This record gives sequence, structure tokens and C-alpha cells, in this order.
Amino acid sequence: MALLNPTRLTGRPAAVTVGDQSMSGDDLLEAATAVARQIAGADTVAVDATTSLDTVVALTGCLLAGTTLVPVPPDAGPVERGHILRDSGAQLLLGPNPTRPVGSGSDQGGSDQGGPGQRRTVGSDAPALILYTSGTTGAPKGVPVTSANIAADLDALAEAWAWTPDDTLVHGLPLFHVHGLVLGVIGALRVGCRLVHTGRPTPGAYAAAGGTLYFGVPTIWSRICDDRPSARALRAARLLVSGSAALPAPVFRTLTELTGQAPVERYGMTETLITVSSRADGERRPGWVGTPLAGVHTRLASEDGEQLPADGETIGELQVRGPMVFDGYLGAAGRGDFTPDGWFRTGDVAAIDQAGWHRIVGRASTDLIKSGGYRIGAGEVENVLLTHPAVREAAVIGAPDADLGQRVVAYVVAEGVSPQSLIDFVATELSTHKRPREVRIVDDLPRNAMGKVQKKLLHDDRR
Ligand code: MCA
Ligand code: AMP
Repeated sequence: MALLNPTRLTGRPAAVTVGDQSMSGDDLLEAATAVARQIAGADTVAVDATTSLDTVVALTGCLLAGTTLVPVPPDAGPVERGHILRDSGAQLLLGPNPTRPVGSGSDQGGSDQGGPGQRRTVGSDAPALILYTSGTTGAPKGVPVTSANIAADLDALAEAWAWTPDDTLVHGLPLFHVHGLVLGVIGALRVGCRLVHTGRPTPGAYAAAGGTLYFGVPTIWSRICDDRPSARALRAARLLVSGSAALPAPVFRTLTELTGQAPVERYGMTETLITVSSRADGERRPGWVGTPLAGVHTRLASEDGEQLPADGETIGELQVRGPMVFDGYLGAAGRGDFTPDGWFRTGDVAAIDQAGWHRIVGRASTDLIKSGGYRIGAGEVENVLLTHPAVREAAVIGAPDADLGQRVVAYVVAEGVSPQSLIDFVATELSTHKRPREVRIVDDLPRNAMGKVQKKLLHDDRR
């Protein structure tokens, strides 16, 4: 399935702006066609997903060529980067340096496990993207996302948000996750609207961009509320959309007051893309993320799998089905958490009311942390801390944070090392956003009779 219709891009001046650089639709198609030629023969191509026009061109080239793209967080340290390149089987790496085969120079990530450059079968079901996302333990898992998944999601969102070529979409999100890359770039290209990426998502940059449609994570909206002149400048926009994490009700209310319009909230996951949203032409409720998109079915289940009533009060695990839901993780990461009758178990706890409105209450596992809208697995951070020679034990939690929603806090049993040097160590090995914002050196970790760390006691310690 073709995701892009080149005729929607031709003849468009300044179709895409990233920071202070712009490209017309014709120049984008020409540069992307050159990329498509350059990568001919490769079935999987990694790209250093810097916030730049280069990333937009590489993505467009891969979409035109039908080549699977693997966006690599540009600040990923050797552990994370090596894992992504090996696990995805990418054969080429596009980025600020000239295109080169994966495995040349430092891109092996210091290990030869699995071997880079393994080829996957090209076929009609080859994914358009492989996105890496954190689980509760271990290294990030590859999520293959097909063109059909993306097309179904974007078309349903365009309908819900009345998103048209007349819009100017503005955001400042990273280009290696669903929010910034799938919605924020492929969405704009598929709809054929102008895209302005602000670079860092500062309130001033959002205010100056003059868009009609804005995307942001709750941390961005909360910072905009703290900068009243910038918030007021958004009065001219048509739609403000929040997602990737829970939007606190006070931020919803302040944003409504300052911009003259209530934000549209939507809910999703890397594995399912966006499945639930409020609508441009409908009600918006603080604390609620809306109703299922076209083609999506949702239900609530108890811990033992019994279906629960959608009465607005009962809470249970949210399960989803729909054409945007993935079909299983890449390789050894397994099929993923599907019920025997084919519903994806999101791991989120929710309530659904009789009108189909969804309220996300939290996550079933406290080992998946949401910080600034980024999903961070406690286990991945603990594993890296444990590779530091001074560290004997480590337990990582997400503590409440007024700016980030949650912040990564590590409790560490260690000698002869400062908290800051452990923070810097994680920032060097993994993507910087996964670093603990706080490290507490302790004598021991609270454990139960089985020897398992009792993270609940660490959480209680934060309250
Ligand atoms: C700080 N820095 C360091 C260190 N500490 N560098 C090295 N070592 C250190 N110890 C640097 C960083 O690299 C960065 O540099 C700068 O300091 C600030 O980084 P940080 O503190 O992380 O930024 P922040 O202000 O806390 O960022 C807030 C943010 C960000 C902008 C809201 O969290 C963000 O972009 N969030 C978006 C997440 C997202 O898109 N999630 C979507 C996934 P420099 O200045 O050079 O960069 S969810 C999804 O896709 C689904 C399906 C959905 O529902 O949407
Ligand atoms: P990721 O795969 O990084 O997109 O993370 C997905 C998770 O983000 C979901 O399972 C939810 O826990 C959380 N999430 C995404 N959107 C929302 C939202 N609008 N409200 C509350 N949580 C959200």
C-alpha cells in the first residue's frame, strides 16, 4: 500500500520546515528519489533520526522505495544503538555522515552477537518502519509497523481531527517515535499539509510558528501554560492535540482558558498506534482521552480475563483491536501480549463509560515509566547501572514529577561513586532521556522474603 501520494507534494513551496531550513514539495520528492536510488537493494535501512530535513528526506526515500526504515535515536549510546542495529538487521545507516554499511566502524556497538547485515525477506508484508520501544525488562523491542497500519491510523485521525491539506501542522517532537515520526511527519506528508518542526519544542517556538494544528506531549503543554504570552498566541490555531502521556486536568483547564479552546486528547501505543481520541467536532473532557477511532474496538478485562462493564466506573485492563494494531514484536521479542481471541493487552488500566469515552487510570506495571512522554523500561536502566564496576544493586522507579509527569529515580547500592557520575554513565550508554534524574545511594534495597526488591516501598519513600 502506497502511503504517500506524490501529487499532494508537487507545487508546494515550503512543504516542510525543520528549524530554520525549509524545502519545497518538489525538492523533497527529488531528494527522496535520490535516496531511494542510493538504497536500492537494501531491504532494511537505519537512519540516525536527528531533528533535521535529512531525516524527513531519508524517511520519504524509504517510503517511496518500499524499504523498511529503522529510526535510531541520535543520542543513543553504544549499548542501545548496537542493539537496535543488530536486532533490526539493518544493512545501511543513513545520517549526518555518508551512508555506510552497518557494521563498519563503531556501529557494531561493541559486540558481534547476532551479526549485522542479516537480510529479512522482502515481501508485501515487509514493515514500513521498525520502531524500538521499552519493555519492563531487558533491551528495547522492535515493533514492525506496516504501511497498512499507518494508513489506517492516519486516515482515521484525519477524519477525527478534520485534518486537511489546508492545515499547517506544528510540533517539536523527536523523529524516532510514533508521535513525532508517524503522526508528525508521515501524517503531514500523507494529508499533504505544510509541516513546521520547531526544533526544540519551546513555548516561544510554538507561539511563533503560526500553525493551525499543534501536537505536543503534556510536558510541552504544561510549559506553554507557564508562558502566558506564548499560550495566548495559540488562540489563532484550529486544534491543539495532546498525547503520549496523561494530560493533567489543571493543565487542560489552564490551556483552555489561555488559548480559548480545549485540547483534543488522544491515546495510543507504539504497538497499536493511536486508537482512541476526542474529535475536532465533539466534546473534550479533562482526564478522558475520547472514543475509539474508526475501525477500533476496545474492551476492559479483569485480571482473570473476565470482560468488565463499560459503566464509566469499573476499571480494568484495556484491550484493543483494529487495523492499526501490530502483529507481534521482531524476532526473539515474541508475539506480544495478545489474548487467545486476538485482542492486544495494552497493560493500561482504564474505565469506559456508556457513551464509549475512555479514561486512562494508569499502567498495570510500575516498571514502565513515562517521563516527558518517553516510555522508559526500569529494567533497561537497571541493567546498565549494574554494568558499572562500582554498582552492586540497582532498582529504578518513576517518581511523580510536576514537569515530566514521572522522573526516573535510581536507588543504588554502590561504593566510591557519585550520583552524578552514575547519571552521566547511563546518559552515555543509553539515550539521554533514559538517564535517572536522581540517584540515591543506599546501604541496601528493601526485599521481601523471596529476595525480590519491593519497589512499592521505594515509591512510598517518594510520597
Ligand atoms: C542532560 N543532557 C545530558 C545530560 N543531562 N547530556 C549528557 N549527559 C547528561 N547527563 C542534555 C540532553 O542531551 C539535551 O541536550 C538536554 O540536556 C536536555 O535534555 P532533557 O533534560 O532530556 O530535556 P527535557 O527538557 O527534559 O525534555 C522535555 C521534552 C522531551 C522536550 C518534553 O521529554 C521530549 O521531547 N519528549 C517527547 C517524547 C515523545 O515524543 N514521546 C512519544 C512516544 P540537547 O539540548 O542537545 O538535546 S509515545 C508515542 O509515540 C505514542 C504512540 C503516542 O501516544 O504518542
Ligand atoms: P509509547 O509506546 O511510548 O507510545 O507508550 C505508550 C503508553 O503511553 C501507553 O501504554 C500509555 O501508558 C501512555 N499513553 C499514551 N497516550 C496517553 C494518554 N493520552 N493518556 C494517558 N497515557 C497515555
